[in-house]
Amino acid sequence: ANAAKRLPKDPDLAYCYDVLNKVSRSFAIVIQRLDAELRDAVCVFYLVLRALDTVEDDMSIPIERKVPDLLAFHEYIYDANYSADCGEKHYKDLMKNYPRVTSVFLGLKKEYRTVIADITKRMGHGMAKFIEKEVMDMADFDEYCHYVAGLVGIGLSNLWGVSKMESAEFVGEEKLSNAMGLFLQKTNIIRDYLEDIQELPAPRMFWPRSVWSKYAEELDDLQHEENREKAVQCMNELITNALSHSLDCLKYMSRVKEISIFRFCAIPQVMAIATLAECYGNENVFKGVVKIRRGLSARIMLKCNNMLELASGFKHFANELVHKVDPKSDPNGEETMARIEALEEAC
Ligand code: PS7
Ligand code: MN
Ligand code: MN
Ligand code: MN
Ligand code: MN
Ligand code: MN
Repeated sequence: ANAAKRLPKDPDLAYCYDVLNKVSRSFAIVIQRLDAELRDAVCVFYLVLRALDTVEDDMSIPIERKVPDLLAFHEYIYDANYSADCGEKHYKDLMKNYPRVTSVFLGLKKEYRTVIADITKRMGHGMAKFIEKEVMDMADFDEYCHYVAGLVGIGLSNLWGVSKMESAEFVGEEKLSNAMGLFLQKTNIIRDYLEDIQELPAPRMFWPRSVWSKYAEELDDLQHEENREKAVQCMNELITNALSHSLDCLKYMSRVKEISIFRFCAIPQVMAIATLAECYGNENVFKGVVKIRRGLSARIMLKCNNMLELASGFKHFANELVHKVDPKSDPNGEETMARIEALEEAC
C-alpha cells in the first residue's frame, strides 16, 4: 500500500532511504511522502547537506583541515570516490558510505543536480566563514541561519519550480524561502543551547552576543542554576525574534499548491512553533533536551494538509505561547505579545 516503504531495487538508493530514516525520523517521513518526481532528489539533497553539516559539526577536525573541506564540498559531491572518516554513529556511517549517495546524485536530472550543487557551494562557503567568526549581533545571526537553513529553503523552492510541480515563480524566490529556513533554524539553535554549549572537545556557540551579553558575562554562564531567571529571559528574547519570521512563512505556504509539497513544507513549520511554545519560559531547556511529545508530533503530521489546517495549528501554538507570557517578569513580554497578535490576525 505504501509505495515509499517498498525497498528500491537500486541498492544505493535503498541505502539512501535507509540512512535517511536513521538520521532524521521526521524529515524521512515527509520526504518519503513526496511525489515520485521529487522524492529521490530531495532525499539526496538532504543527505548531501547532512554530510556537509557533519563536517561542520565535527569539533575534532582541526580548522586548517575543516575550512578547505567545507569550501570544496560542492566538488566532492561529483567525486565517485569521496568518503570521509568523521562524525558519530549514523553520521559516521553516512560519511563512510558516501559514494552510495554520490551514485544516486549522479543519476538525478541535470537541473536537480545543478540546484543541489549551487546550494552546497553557498552553504559550505558560509559555514567556513563562521568557523572562525563569532555570531556577534542579529545581522550575524540572520546571516549564519541563512547559510545553514535559509539556503535549504531557497534550494527547495528551486526544485519545486524546476520540477514544474509548482509555479516557475518559485525559482529564484529568496526572501520568503529564506524565512522558512530561518524559522526552523532559529528554533533548532534555541532548543539546542545546552547540547551545543556542552559539545566536546569544544563548545558550539550560536546565540548572538548582542543578546546574551544583556543577561550574562559569558554565554556558558546561562547553563548554571544561579542564572536560571536571566537564562530564560534571554531565551524568550530569541523566541520573540524567531516569531518575526512566522508571517513570511504563512505567505510562502499560501503559494504552495501541490499537496505533498504543502505537507512537506508545513509539518516542520508547525513542529517549530510547537517547539517554541514548549521552550518559552521553560527552564528545562537549560537542564536537558526539550522535545515535543511523540503523540503531539503524530497529531501535527496528520493536520497539515491545507492552509486552513496550517493556520489553525499556528493559532493553537501561538495561543499556548501567549498564555505563558508574563510582561511583569519578562523584559520583552510586550514585544512577544505584539508578535503573537500580528500572527493570530494573519491566521
Ligand atoms: C520547506 C521552503 C533538503 C529537506 C528544511 C541536513 C534542519 C543540519 O540537527 O544545529 O542540531 O545537528 O548543526 C524551507 C533538508 C531547512 C540541512 C538545518 C525549509 C536539509 C532545514 C543542513 C528549509 C536539511 C533546516 C545545521 C544544515 O544546524 O543541526 C522550505 C532538506 C529547511 C539539512 C535544518 C540544519 C542545519 C542543518 P542539528 P545544526
Ligand atoms: Mn548539526
Ligand atoms: Mn551544524
Ligand atoms: Mn542544532
Ligand atoms: Mn545537534
Ligand atoms: Mn561553566
